[in-house]
Amino acid sequence: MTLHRRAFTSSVAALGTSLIVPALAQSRTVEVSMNQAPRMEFEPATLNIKAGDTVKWTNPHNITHTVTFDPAQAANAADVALPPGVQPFGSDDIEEEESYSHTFAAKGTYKYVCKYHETMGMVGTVIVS
Ligand SMILES: [Cu+2]
Repeated sequence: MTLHRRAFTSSVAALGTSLIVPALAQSRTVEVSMNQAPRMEFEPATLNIKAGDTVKWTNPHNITHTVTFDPAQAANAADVALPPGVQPFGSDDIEEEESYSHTFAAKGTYKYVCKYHETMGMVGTVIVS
């Protein structure tokens, strides 16, 4: 009887775990640094995240940057891409020690630029799955 009950309890616990783990899967915040040396860049330049995750860009240095997901503000419109139906968005100027965060609700591939250093290669990609 005792063994029987123990077996029952452990199978319920296993079932409970398999049901609960997905519900506990929490959205994450992923950090991107806006670097100025040895070159202007987003680090990492490419992110793979899940819908509902947040990306936080921080500028640790003294050159102003932006996070611009707006083809109208890009030197080369092809450097910016948004999934269908997603409106352009982005930061204001991000000064030293400032940051900008965005939560990605819609899946798809996003490409963005720093509008001041796009032509120096300061571009990035966020892939949301
Ligand atoms: Cu920049």
